[in-house]
Amino acid sequence: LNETGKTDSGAAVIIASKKPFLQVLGGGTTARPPIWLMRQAGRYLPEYRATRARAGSFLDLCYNPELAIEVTLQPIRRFGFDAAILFSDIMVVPHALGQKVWFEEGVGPRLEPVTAADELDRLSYDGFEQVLGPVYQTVAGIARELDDSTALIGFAGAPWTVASYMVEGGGSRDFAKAKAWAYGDPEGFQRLIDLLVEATVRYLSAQVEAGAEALQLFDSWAGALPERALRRWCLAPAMEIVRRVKQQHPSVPIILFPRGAGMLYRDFALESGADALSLDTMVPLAWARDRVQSEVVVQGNLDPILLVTGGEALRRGVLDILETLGSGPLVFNLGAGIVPSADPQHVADLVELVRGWRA
Ligand code: 1CP
Repeated sequence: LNETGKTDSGAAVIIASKKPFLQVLGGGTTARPPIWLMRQAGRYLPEYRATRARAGSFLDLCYNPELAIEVTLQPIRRFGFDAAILFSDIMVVPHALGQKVWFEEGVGPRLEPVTAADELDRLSYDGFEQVLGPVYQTVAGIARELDDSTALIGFAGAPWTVASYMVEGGGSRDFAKAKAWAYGDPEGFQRLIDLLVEATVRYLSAQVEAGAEALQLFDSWAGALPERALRRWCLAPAMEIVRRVKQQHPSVPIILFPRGAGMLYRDFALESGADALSLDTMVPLAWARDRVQSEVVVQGNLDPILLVTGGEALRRGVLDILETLGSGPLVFNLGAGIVPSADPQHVADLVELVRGWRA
């Protein structure tokens, strides 16, 4: 160990970590799977709603280090998860590239759409680091606050998912505009994807430099694309991001969430270079064990609605995952983000079930 407490070999650092989440991502084993939940900070928590009300707009909250640190830590204090995830949003990258972004109450993100390659000159790196500076301050502040058993996850949206919001001007049901551009002018759409690959590499690397110990790339809308398009616009950019971030930070574990990728989860496991794949709720557990967990660490994949209902259905859902995936490398999580109607008591019950499990 050198004076900073780290060895020269990245892998050894992770396995030697006292943090169970980093131990599992580094290829080590723990008595039971570590647990955190996607979107674990959010409107289902009364303390989040109170802080959110003080912040002003949602973007103001994302760019206010003091308040963003506070909401990041709220679920850690309440439930003692094994990892904290930076409180921010995937829309800060297009915003930092100069696109107009705002959040509408009860609707979600809205953007001034970019619909063709000749509009890409509206985007630039001129204000990029300045806009994102407060996010890096938040990362550094969270890192200072966490104890030595809780890891810090940084994140970004994957290029296809972020591009879909940039082109559609917000959320979409059918992704008709984004697909029309990708299918009709693939070279032009590639320029947007390449721009987002570059921006995402810069953004994620800066989070690691500020103190993030692992990274997650959210491709929430991968499942909207058929095979050929999914390989080009989701798998290839993810490979490129993983390769380039690891070039700068070889020991940082990277989790990919290609939600809805179906059988192509196997291809992500074999080709992406990611350390772990976050499974969506639809991936069959035994298939995931044999075809995905055989290659990489898996994370997932409880249906978030079970945290609304709780009770026996929740217990059964948790045991199904633990009994099928719990003997291999597993980070317990949801198969999609937590919903605002989740009951915090059911989240506490979930943590107790996972912590009390014996393989
Ligand atoms: O009113 C509010 O307070 C806003 C609700 C909210 C929250 C709490 C939004 C708006 N974003 C967030 C935080 C957020 N978003 C985090 C924080 C860290 C944590 O997990 O605790 C993260 C990781 C995200 C990532 C994110 N934002 C994704 C990918 C993950 C996923 O759930 O699929 C996506 C698609 C977004 C876009 C977005 N931002 C907000 C909403 C409501 C949405 C989804 C809109 C849609 O469904 O199209």
